[in-house]
Amino acid sequence: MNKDYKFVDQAIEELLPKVKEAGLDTVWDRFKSMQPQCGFGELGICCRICWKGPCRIDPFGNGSQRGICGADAHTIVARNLIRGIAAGAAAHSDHGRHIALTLLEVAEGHAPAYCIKDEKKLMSVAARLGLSTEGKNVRQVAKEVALATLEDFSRQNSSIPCSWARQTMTAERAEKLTALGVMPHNIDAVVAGIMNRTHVGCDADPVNLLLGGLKGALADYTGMYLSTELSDVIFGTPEPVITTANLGVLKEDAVNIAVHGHNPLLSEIICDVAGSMDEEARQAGAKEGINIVGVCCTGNEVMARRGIPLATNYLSQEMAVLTGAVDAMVVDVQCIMPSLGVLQECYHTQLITTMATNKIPGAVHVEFTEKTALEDARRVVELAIEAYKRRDKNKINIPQYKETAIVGFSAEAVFAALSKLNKEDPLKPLLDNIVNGNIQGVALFAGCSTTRVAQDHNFVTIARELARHNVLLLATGCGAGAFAKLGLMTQEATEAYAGDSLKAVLTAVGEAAGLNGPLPLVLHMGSCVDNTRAVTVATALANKLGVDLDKLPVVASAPEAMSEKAVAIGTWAVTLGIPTHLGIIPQVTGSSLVTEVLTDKLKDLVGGYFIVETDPLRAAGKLYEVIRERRKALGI
Ligand code: BF8
Ligand code: SF4
Repeated sequence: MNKDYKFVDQAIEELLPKVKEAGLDTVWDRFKSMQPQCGFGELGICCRICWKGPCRIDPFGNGSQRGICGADAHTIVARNLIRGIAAGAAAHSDHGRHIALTLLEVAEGHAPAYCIKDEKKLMSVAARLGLSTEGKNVRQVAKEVALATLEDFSRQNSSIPCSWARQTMTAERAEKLTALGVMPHNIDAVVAGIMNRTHVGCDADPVNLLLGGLKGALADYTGMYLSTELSDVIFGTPEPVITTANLGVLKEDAVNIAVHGHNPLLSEIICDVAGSMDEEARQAGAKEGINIVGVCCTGNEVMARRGIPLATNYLSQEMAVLTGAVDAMVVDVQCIMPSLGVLQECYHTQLITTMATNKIPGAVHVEFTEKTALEDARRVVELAIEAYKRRDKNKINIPQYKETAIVGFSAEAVFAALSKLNKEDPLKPLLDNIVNGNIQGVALFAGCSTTRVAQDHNFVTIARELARHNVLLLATGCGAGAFAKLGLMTQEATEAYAGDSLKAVLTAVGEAAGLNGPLPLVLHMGSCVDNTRAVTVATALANKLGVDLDKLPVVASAPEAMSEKAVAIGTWAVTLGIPTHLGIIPQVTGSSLVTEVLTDKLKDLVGGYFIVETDPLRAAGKLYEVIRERRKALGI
């Protein structure tokens, strides 16, 4: 056990010694035994792209300065980076494609478990895509929306940008990015293009490669945007809901089912069928029936839409199993630790994989399809009830920590809350308060948790510091999970940490929206793909102010970033003009050129750039400084 590791989350702190007693290892133990980690990898100067390699560049200038093929550190770093972006884009957009195909099946009547829950959103999406809805019924519109969306995966004319990219940013931004040649026309083609140009003996120009990376990041943005919006159409657009978060949401007397991963297609149906199977759980001895909890971004999805409690975020997913109280861990795609399959050997938890492309040794596989979703979900719940019967009561250790979390702040929910202050012009109160300085700026927290820093610590430290400076805080993904677990999505947190003028605005909006108090300190915008919700708000603000996104006092922070998806998200945020903080050292510093482009030169090109700062208080200071700079440039 890593004794030096500090935990902000008391639930983990409490549970870890018990894990040690049981002789099990966790992500933190494996991190410790992995030390020292490979310095070449950390700098991004190791290349395994062809089998003449692996090659590595000597960072001190004494040994090899080129790989066997002649690639130098700049080429190698740039290639590695943009391959990561392509992987992130592939992950998000495949998720999006799955949702779009499901919408098509709903429209054609082939997916009985699903329906169009938010017709209003469907119509607004259709309008945004330039589709006429007049005289068409809901299913016809849904079909046209699905087909228009799928064109963003199949268009061959590279001079026509993806609709979901073009229609969701300011016109000025779209023009700028088109002129730069980085607007995607076809998500799949852009991902394939990156794999192609980074093959041995192809693109060796680091700047050209990085431009390809920006395009890949915008393909990621496109896939994420359509994923969020079409998920809202099928499952409903989140509205504020009060729930709870952290391991204390597990119940000793219930069949606990943890839904984990990213794609809401199965977890939503599990929530639907669980209610009807409560009696079976009770008959198995679970006095409180079935208790569904979330982990990672599937958790964020069902939390934001249904108020399902969140058990934990990425890094501590093993801890959920180690409580001994999770009967089934149902996983779909992405960010699922293979170690869960190993933990099963010591705990009764049934790990259930559900996607053909995401299997884990040790798990039972229940193949999910949209056509059989109801039966699949029932099978999952049955397996959970069976596992409950095998529970070892002596192994149950549920840390009694949980916090209230007010979640579900979609862009629509934010606009709706603001409309209570000004029905005709909902954006005006927000804009006025930004202009008069009551709100200094907006910070979006995104990204993962990682063993490289004490889990959740950077998120919480930076957020409190920015709130003190009257910066409005938004969060998604595992950042949102951190804030939910640690009580920053509460009205009490607003009272405790918000600067006076921010508190006054959050109180005015919260009161008007019927919350009997302020909005929570951090607004939960959803899962990782839902980062685009923040873009919806930012673009509306930019359009209203008549400026491009790179002029807004808006910043982003991924203080504990880890995954390739996070690399892609950070890169599109920068490409849209948003200065973006990384709290870990990205694996690019082996190239001075790539580092300089990312942290400086991009500013001239697109307005956004990366700020790397591992100290959270200093990071908050730098972000606030950027906000002040932008305010000054706007003359506010
Ligand atoms: O998509 S924040 S660890 S769970 S990658 Fe993964 Fe990172 Fe969490 Fe959600 Ni996003
Ligand atoms: Fe080495 Fe070049 Fe092959 Fe990379 S592509 S492994 S640098 S020879």
